Amino acid sequence: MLTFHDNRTQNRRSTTELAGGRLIAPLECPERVDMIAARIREVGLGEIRGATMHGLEPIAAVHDPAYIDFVENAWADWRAAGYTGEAIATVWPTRRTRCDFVPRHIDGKLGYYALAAETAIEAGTWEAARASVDIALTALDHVQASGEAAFGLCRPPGHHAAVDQYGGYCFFNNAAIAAQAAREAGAARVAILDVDYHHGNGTQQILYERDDVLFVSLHCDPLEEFPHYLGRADEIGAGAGEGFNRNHPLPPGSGYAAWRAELETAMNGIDEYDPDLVIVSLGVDTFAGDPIGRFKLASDDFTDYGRRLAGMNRPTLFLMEGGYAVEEIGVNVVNVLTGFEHG
Ligand code: OKP
Ligand code: ZN
Repeated sequence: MLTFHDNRTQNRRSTTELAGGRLIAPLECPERVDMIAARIREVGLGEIRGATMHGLEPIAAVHDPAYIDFVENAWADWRAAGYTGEAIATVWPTRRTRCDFVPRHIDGKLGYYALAAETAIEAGTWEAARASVDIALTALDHVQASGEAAFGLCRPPGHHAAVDQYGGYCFFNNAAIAAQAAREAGAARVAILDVDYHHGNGTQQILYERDDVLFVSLHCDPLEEFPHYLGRADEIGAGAGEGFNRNHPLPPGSGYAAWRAELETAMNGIDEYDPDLVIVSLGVDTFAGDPIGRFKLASDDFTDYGRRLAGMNRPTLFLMEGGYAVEEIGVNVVNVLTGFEHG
């Protein structure tokens, strides 16, 4: 299987993440990509190719233009305000205030566009977030041209990014942007299967009223886990999209037997939908050794579910999302991809 990557993702080197009341070294770090690329070479999965620039248009087909401008200018605006640390939201529009206008000051803008406070914006954020989209779209180009599966080694991840919100380490929704691009290129139906430990709230929000892209997610119950305010089973889509959003929340501590049973249900739903393309939002923070995930998958389980995904027999685009056990991330990701190839 071919992998697509672009070294501009290395420009995102945030030094601060708000976690447990402290500023820690961000879990979503450039070394994640190094470990995955090293493992791809070690097992000879296939070539790692560069990304081609796809411009802003595919991003603007999914995200709010004012939000895109915000991501581009946030770091400069923050610096211009005289701040010396990284840009972190500290105040929000909430249930008891207004959210019908965008404040002028960067502090107000950050809260308006942030869905969470852990994710800091720094000098390389914009360029890396753009590169991540280019990686996804270049990998999609390959799937469409060859009919073969491909892996977009995206970073930063995308599934928490909503139409006009960033957070959970995500800025642009790579999977939703790729799904929209595939639709424009002629795919009648696209399914997104999100296997990251966290709910893909952004992908769900972007696609909630659509029936041309099915969103199916396996994740830890939001009553217990980030992003907390979306991802429950009764969220089934709205309007034309009713029935085309499927959440499979599992309790913290879930092991592979329970997870795999939900995967079977999820895959049956996808099969019935009969998509022309399946996009897998591939997060491996379901791993037992993940520092923030509380599922209990073993490295071999990733191989097993990769094999099962191949059983769907559909053109498949894998896009990297989360996974923070840096030492094991390469093995776990590549296990999914080799399992798929041998499936
Ligand atoms: C991004 B992706 C846990 C705090 C969670 C944010 C997690 C973002 C995950 N106490 N912090 O879905 O892997
Ligand atoms: Zn995650």
